[in-house]
Amino acid sequence: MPSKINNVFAEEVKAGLSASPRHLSSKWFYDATGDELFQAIMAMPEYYLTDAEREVYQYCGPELLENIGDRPFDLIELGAGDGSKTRYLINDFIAAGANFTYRPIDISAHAVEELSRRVAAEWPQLDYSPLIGDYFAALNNLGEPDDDAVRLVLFPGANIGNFNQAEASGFLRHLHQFLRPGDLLLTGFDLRKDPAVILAAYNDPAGHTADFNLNLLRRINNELKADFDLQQWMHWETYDPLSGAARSYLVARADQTVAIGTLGKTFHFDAWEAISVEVSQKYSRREIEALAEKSGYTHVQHFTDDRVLFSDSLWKV
Ligand code: AVJ
Repeated sequence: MPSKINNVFAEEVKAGLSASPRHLSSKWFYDATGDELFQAIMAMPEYYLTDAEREVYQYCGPELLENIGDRPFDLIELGAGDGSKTRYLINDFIAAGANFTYRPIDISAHAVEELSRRVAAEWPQLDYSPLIGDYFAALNNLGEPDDDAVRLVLFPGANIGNFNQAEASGFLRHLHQFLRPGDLLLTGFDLRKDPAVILAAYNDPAGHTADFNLNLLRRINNELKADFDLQQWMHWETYDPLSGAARSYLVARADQTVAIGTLGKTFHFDAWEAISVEVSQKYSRREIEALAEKSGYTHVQHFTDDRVLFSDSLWKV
């Protein structure tokens, strides 16, 4: 791992564990083990989000094209993912004879390499031009001034949910600065629903979510020379139907002192003290429309699955 990123990780761990209440960011879940554990989450029956969004991507392609018209366009995807849902759109766009370039953006060179291999195998003729880096840095490198292609930006997977509502609007407004009038944004939102259904998705009986969250402590052990004893920690999940926030915590089962070698520091945890590690914000369709307006976009349409668990919502710049 590049030392700069490692330093950011170390700095954030230090700040988050020194704060009161304590917190760590869910963006650090995704090391190689975390990626695998997240695959297990997506495959489990309680985690309805992935299948619901797949259902949406299976039908919304032609309607997206109607919004674009005959213009050439860039299909920009924030997060390369594994392309398993975007392939439905790409197949629809190719079948319709659309003139477009597929431009996934991901911070992970590894993720982009994997995706590039699949793209080359499946669509050797596709105009394909990935970007490696931070979303905004990559978007900055996107267009030559004479490039007048419309952009269709995909932000799938309910990743927006890891921001609280104020942060989400800040992110979307920032993204807006890189777009031009007529560009389109399709964002995946997990919808408000029966609290029991939401809680089960983040508190599964097989314990995949617990493993996924506890892996963050393992990562700190591995990368920052720490000695968290994972047996002394448990995963705890809440869903607050008032705010729409599902929240994950790591809770200390006993009094303990943990040394983090890279930081040259020890941290004491009282029994039953918690570290906040993730928010997964749920939205009503009305809240999504309000977020569009607040962030400078015009809401166009919600594409939901049949059970109305999930929405990919289309906005226009
Ligand atoms: C990848 C951010 C959409 O919040 O639902 C899954 C991550 N965390 N189970 C989510 C996650 C616990 C997931 N996102």
